[in-house]
Amino acid sequence: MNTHIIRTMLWAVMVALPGIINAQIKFTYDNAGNRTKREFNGSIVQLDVKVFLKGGYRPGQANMGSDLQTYFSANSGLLPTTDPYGGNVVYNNIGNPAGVAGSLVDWIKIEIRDAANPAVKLQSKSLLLKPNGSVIDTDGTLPEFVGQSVPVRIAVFHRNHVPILSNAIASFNAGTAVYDFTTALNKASQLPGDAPQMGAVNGKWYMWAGDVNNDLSVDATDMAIATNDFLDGLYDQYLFTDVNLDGGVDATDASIMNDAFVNGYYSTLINYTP
Ligand SMILES: [Ca+2]
Ligand SMILES: [Ca+2]
Repeated sequence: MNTHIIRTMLWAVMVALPGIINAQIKFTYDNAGNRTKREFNGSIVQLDVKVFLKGGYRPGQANMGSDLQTYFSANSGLLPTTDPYGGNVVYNNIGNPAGVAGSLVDWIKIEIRDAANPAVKLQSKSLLLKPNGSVIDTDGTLPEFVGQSVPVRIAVFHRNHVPILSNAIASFNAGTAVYDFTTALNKASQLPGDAPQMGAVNGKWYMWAGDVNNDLSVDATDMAIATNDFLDGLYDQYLFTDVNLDGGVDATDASIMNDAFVNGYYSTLINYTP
């Protein structure tokens, strides 16, 4: 028997965000009357998205490394309990692989964009990336987004990788939307003439590492920042210049940065600045 009391409050449709339909909010309470969840009801979409980070690749392994989570013993790694994207999302158990979210690579950010005009950001969530590429919420389940009345695209941001944008998803208003970026290069949208948005390792496709200042491209500015930290030999920290996500800045990071810089990787999102 479900002991939770669910109350539903109907709100007038007065949502400012474009594309949102059926604006209704559901509050869930526990037996003591404390509100445990606040969610839009009737137009929730679960997102089952899979993405790999080049910096998370470990030779010979199908899954990404979780070095930042397990860096120190006694469940005290380098991952911050608050997300690094300004979302004020907190996961206190982030250093503990036995926590509800399990093994983790890092924080990641997902945005829902208007498919017809990807400059329009409909929603944004700071989430967690698992070694197998799955993206989950801090409760260990698939993230939930508000259903949209228009086709959407998924934009994926990581603090030191080049962001990617999905192709259009025609229906994003109920159920579960599944999108796997790792299976083919063309799962990441790019305009004609754009640089390839991902690189392949053993038949799987990975986001490029190297955009350490989060401006959608890898250029001389990223190189200067990375070179500084490399020369300082920083380690035991959560560093944006630690592009291979192992807790320090060394020759491996320098090699990845140099490759990204020489190839001039950039995100197709530069075509859609708001
Ligand atoms: Ca950059
Ligand atoms: Ca490193």
